[in-house]
Amino acid sequence: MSKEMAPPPSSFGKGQRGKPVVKPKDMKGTLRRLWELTQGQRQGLGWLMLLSAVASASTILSPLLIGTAVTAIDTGNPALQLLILLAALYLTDWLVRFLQQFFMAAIGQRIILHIRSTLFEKMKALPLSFFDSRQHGELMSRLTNDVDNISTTISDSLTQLMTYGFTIIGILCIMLRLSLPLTCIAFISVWLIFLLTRTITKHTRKLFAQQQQILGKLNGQVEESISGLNMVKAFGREAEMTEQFEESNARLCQVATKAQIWSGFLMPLTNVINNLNFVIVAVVSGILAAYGRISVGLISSFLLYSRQFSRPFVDIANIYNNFQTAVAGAERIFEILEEEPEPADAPDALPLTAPRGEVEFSHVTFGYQAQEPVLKDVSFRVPAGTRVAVVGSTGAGKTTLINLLTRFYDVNSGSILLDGRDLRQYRLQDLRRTFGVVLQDTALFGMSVRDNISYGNKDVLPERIRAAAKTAGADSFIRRLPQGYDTPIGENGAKLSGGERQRISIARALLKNAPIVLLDEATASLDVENETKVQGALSRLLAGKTVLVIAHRMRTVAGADHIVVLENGRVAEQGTPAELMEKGGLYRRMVELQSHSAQWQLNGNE
Ligand code: M5T
Ligand code: MG
Repeated sequence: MSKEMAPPPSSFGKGQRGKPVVKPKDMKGTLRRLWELTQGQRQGLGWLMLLSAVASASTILSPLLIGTAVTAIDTGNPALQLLILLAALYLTDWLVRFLQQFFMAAIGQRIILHIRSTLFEKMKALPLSFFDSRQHGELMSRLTNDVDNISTTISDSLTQLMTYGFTIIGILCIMLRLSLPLTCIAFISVWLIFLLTRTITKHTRKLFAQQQQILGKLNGQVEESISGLNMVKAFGREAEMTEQFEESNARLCQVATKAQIWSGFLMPLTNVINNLNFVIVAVVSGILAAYGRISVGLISSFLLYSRQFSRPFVDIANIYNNFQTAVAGAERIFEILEEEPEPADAPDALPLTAPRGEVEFSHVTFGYQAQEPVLKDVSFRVPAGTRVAVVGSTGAGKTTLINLLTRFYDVNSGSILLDGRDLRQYRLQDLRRTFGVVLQDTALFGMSVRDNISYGNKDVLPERIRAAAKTAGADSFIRRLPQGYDTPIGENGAKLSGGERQRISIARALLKNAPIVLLDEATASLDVENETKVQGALSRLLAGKTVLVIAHRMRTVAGADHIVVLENGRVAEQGTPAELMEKGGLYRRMVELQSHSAQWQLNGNE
């Protein structure tokens, strides 16, 4: 995005004039933290500093040498030595600038490498609740755009700032030595240029900020139109879509034009001031020379210096803007780094090698937002090796039970016990290894079928993958795919049907061969015939394991040892299927309702 944002190249160094400036909240603190990140690169930075000093020295010395040479020639002395020295100086200048670039690229990229990996590590360690409340696109932009911004801006600006710092001080000293009155004149024009630059960039900054905002909106529209294109077409909204796009597009054109015109003003104006300065200095020094106060050589040196003196000021005003934007980006990155990670295991956390698989929810209360409980005082027990089904209307909190068991979230009060101990006492990694999970929203990866089932585990034998796929009822359709088990399935399995995706994720869970299996609507996308087959195979294979099944279809839960009926986050009733049928409560009503509607559908089809 930053690339599209760059206004046309100006002749003032590499700065991007008028780029929207987002003011950092705590400039000092952020700079300190950025400085901490340069640890390990300090030696390189030292070299860079040295190189900058040499580069500015050569910039500063050359006009002085030229002046001396001019004076020498003016007074009839040969100046060959001086000219050779000058050539050597230019050569050094070139070499030093090359080395500067080399060091800065190496240092800058290494720092960025470090920031990017730290950020990625952090994202992995953050609890799921962190991602619930944030836009994923925005987080991704921090990982890429903000980091990019820091890299380009700081690496560009840092060398420039170092060099300019030395240059300004050096030139000022020399100019003062050469002539105080001329320095005063030069200073006035520099001051004018600085003021002008500041005023104009303030204005263009706003315009470019506006431009970026519109561009963001435009990007969003394009993204939405592409991802939702089937819906756009299905609802016949193409005309509206185009209209919205055209509107933003036209506004972008308008604002971008304005911004560029304004930023284009600056260069000619500073040139005029610079030239005026040149004329005034030339006239005044001419008069001074006529009175014999200064030499001709001094005039030529001074004129060159006064030109060199004004350049850094224009650039610095510009660099400072970019710098602010980069620091603001760094702040957004540090914000993520400061987030609380998933709580680490207690030092005395227990290993979990061969669990029996007894699960108990004991007075569990939990809400994704603490003030809005989703589960309220939920208690039930799943004896080791049994099959428990959880049923209940949509939104009752069934999936939430799984989120708590796998410790994606932790309970607010009460506790969940595994083999009689609170989940939080076990090592998190061991705990998660205990569960084979099929989630309600199947999550697959853009790899081959084989890699999805083995989930990237290269050691798994092909026969075991086949066997798992067979049990999940997936083998036959997989073999019909163009490359069989090696067919890539597209992002999140986009090339498969819903039921095919589900069967692959069941195979994946089976292959894990975990002692406890959690199935959340695992066969909900299958037709009744296939579902019955897969469920039959599953119950044979999972015999002896602890299984928690969540299902809407009553026939899938009828074979369970124990049924828990959830209603609005509370356990409404529980017991064996027979007990609940006899009781004539919610469960019985659900069973009857479904067999009724099944009957009704059958009749309707006849
Ligand atoms: C129960 C809310 C959801 C609902 C309640 C997963 C999730 C759920 N909720 C959140 O606020 N954040 C979340 O990340 O919790 O949701 P559930 O447990 O997913 O319900 P379910 O599985 O019984 O429903 P369903 O439709 O899958 O049968 O109020 O808003
Ligand atoms: Mg659910």
